[in-house]
Amino acid sequence: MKKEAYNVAVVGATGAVGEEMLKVLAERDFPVAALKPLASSRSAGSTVEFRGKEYLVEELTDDSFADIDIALFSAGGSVSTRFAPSAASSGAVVVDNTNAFRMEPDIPLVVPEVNPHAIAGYRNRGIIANPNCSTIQMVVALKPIYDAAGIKRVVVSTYQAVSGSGKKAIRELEQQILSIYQQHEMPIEVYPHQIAFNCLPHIDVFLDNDYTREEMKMVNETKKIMEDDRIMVTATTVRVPVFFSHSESVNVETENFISADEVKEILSRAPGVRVVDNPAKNEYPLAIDGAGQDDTLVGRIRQDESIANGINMWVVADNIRKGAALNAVQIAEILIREYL
Ligand code: 25A
Ligand code: L14
Repeated sequence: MKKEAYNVAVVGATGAVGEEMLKVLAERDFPVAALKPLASSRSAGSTVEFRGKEYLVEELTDDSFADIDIALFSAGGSVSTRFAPSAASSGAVVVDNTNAFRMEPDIPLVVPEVNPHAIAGYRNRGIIANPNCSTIQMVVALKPIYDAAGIKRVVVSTYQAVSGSGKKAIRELEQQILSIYQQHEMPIEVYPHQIAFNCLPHIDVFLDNDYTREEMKMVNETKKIMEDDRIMVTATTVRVPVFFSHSESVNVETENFISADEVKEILSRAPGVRVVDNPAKNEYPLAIDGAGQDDTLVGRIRQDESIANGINMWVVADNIRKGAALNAVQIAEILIREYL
């Protein structure tokens, strides 16, 4: 029998993504019976707010998940690796925001606008992976183009907000800006270099091929979510001194010709997308407009005049909402509507 409401645990509830999850669950009226906010011992005993009520944060343990129907994880990869399996074996369905399980073949990697049917694969291990933030917003914009004209190759450069690295990084950008104006010593702890007034072509760790892991997530996750290993992707991921919203320059080579006007037309009807593209009025997607809202904004849509079948566009979304919390809650909504 279908439940009217579900017991939901949020792991990492005191973090940047966890706090947004609580907000999104409330805003979208997700049917929460009991809420269990979990974090590390550092936050146990503090409180978080949900629907106007205070909830006590508990320390995450293997026993945290008895009676939990849905567990939303966002406390980093090592926490998910350690605790998501025990949540699943307690009977919860895990929606995991980290890199821990994304590329495992029997774990679905889902963006609801692109491959909602893959959610059925939660039955394999009780875990659904939420993709990387930069990948999510890119595939939301690519899928309608793929369906209309096919995609051969994508060249993407990202301009990523510091909030992707959590609350410590948000604080670090604030503190660095203040230290410049107040002329005191600058804290440089989260990133290897100053991020204030700078751009760092380095997100996550470097791999043997000299790409970063963030770049290779965009390559590999795109193929898995779009269910087409033939799509070639190459990425350069860059941290910029922006608090919220990632921006991306996306160059797409399609199989068949599609005009920029057709792309504008299909994207204006696509789920989760808002076309913001009026150069005559200086209108194009801005990070500050992406922040705090749900749509993936797409603009600067134009023909790549250097090849036969190419499109350039600029794609912006709130990395903490569509890139993490909102996408996870959308997955949970489909899960309860169609499966639980
Ligand atoms: O380990 P990774 O994979 O490199 O992940 C790095 C970080 O990415 C964020 C999240 O940052 C994570 O820690 N993150 C995760 N998924 C993300 C996604 N999809 C994502 N960012 C974007 N997109 P965060 O700091 O915002 O949130 C961390 C949350 O996880 C809880 N947590 C950490 N370790 C835990 C744990 N929970 C259970 N067991 C553990 N072992 C963390 O709780 C928070 O809820 P907390 O109690 O540790 O943190 C409470 C406050 O303390 C500050 N803080 C966090 N870490 C440190 C810290 N202060 C000082 N030193 C630290 N090392 C935070 O401000 C937090 O509010
Ligand atoms: O893989 O630091 O989901 O901006 C996304 C944010 C990895 C780190 C992921 C960041 C994370 C990244």
